[in-house]
Amino acid sequence: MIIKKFTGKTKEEAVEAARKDMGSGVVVMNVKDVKRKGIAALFLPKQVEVTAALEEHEEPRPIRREQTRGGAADSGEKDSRAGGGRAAQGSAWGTQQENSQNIEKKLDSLQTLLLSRFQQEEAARNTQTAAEPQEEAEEEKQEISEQERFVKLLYNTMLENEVDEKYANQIIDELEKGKNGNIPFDYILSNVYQKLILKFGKAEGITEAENGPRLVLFMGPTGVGKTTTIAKIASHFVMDEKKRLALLTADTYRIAAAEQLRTYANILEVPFRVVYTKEEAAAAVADFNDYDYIFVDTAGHSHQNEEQLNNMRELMDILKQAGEYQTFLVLSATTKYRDLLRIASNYEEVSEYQMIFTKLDETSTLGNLLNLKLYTDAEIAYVTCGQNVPEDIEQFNPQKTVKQLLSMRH
Ligand SMILES: Nc1nc2c(ncn2[C@@H]2O[C@H](COP(=O)(O)OP(=O)(O)O)[C@@H](O)[C@H]2O)c(=O)[nH]1
Ligand SMILES: [Mg+2]
Repeated sequence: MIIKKFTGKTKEEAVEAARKDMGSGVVVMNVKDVKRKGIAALFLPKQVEVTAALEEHEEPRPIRREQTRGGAADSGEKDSRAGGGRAAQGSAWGTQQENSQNIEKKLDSLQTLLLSRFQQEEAARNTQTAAEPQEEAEEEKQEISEQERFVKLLYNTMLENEVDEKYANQIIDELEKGKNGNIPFDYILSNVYQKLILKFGKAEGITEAENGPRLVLFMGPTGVGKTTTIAKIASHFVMDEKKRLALLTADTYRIAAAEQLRTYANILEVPFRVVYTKEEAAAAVADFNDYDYIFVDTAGHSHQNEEQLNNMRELMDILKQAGEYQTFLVLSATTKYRDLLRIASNYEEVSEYQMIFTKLDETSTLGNLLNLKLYTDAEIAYVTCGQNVPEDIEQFNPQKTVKQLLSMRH
């Protein structure tokens, strides 16, 4: 992908400059006003900066969004995707289903890391016992096998990553059951690794509807990154997958919230609507009936606020009646565990959901991802790791997360 910046007096002028330079296939990624400093701000005309991108294809792909609707090329694309599952997968996602070789490599490096830590602890332990000689009988009683100490190391690592003690115990207990004799460390490690991956499960993610548009509702507390995440995902579907997508917002509590999504809709050149009532929501869904996706942004609500909760339920009812829907609960990885539990339970009243975790870049411990998965039994579909739209998002990759849960960060 080639990315360049262009400036002009207006957005149109800057986009025109981009088209001239890079060709008509150029996609506008971002538009911002250029801020001039000091005196210049008063005298110089306003300037707009557009970031434009052009995908480099080995074969030219002339099919634009408008032309893919119902054309022969469209069905061809759909057929070729059918084998690969219906979940969205594209270059911009950085998800890359890992092949087993890759996983083995990761496991190898994880093992090296853990073993070196284990050896350090063993060395420290030996010097300690040498320094404080104990009664021989007592020492024998306290002696636990190397295997047990290695399991303990894994357990402590999980706790350091803020995996709830209850779940860490559960994982170790399951391990102990199958244990007999001298099990090699790599066997113990790959066993825990696999258990954790299985516990995370595999999310469906946003899928195409069988009939009509896929309605996708995003809910979650204020400030977790719902609107930003919607923009990232929408950008993927519009730019990479060339889908028709409409954005709605039911976040009518703050004007700025609606404007934020409108800006992204403008950048992506997709329709946008603010829906104030359930009737308006129903009408908007009907109007975009021939679209591939309709994403609905919502306001965060506190659980004490019955009115907000009712609005959310009503909106959900509209979507349920209108067609094939999916619901995502957006949570921040930086929120305290106790609060996450409360939020997750509150939203259960509204609908079943898959989860999206945001702000992974702002925390070094990912235990809450596992805790919430085990608490809610809802799968994690996406994670975001920065403020940049559209790139700072990935489909959730359990292997990567589990590796982190079993590693030390310091
Ligand atoms: N560091 C970081 N900030 C994020 C991420 N996602 C969103 N944000 C920021 O969080 C703030 C709130 O985001 P917004 O989308 O308005 O949240 P909403 O109230 O849930 O819609 C904004 O400043 C975003 O840039 C993320 O993955 N990492
Ligand atoms: Mg918002």
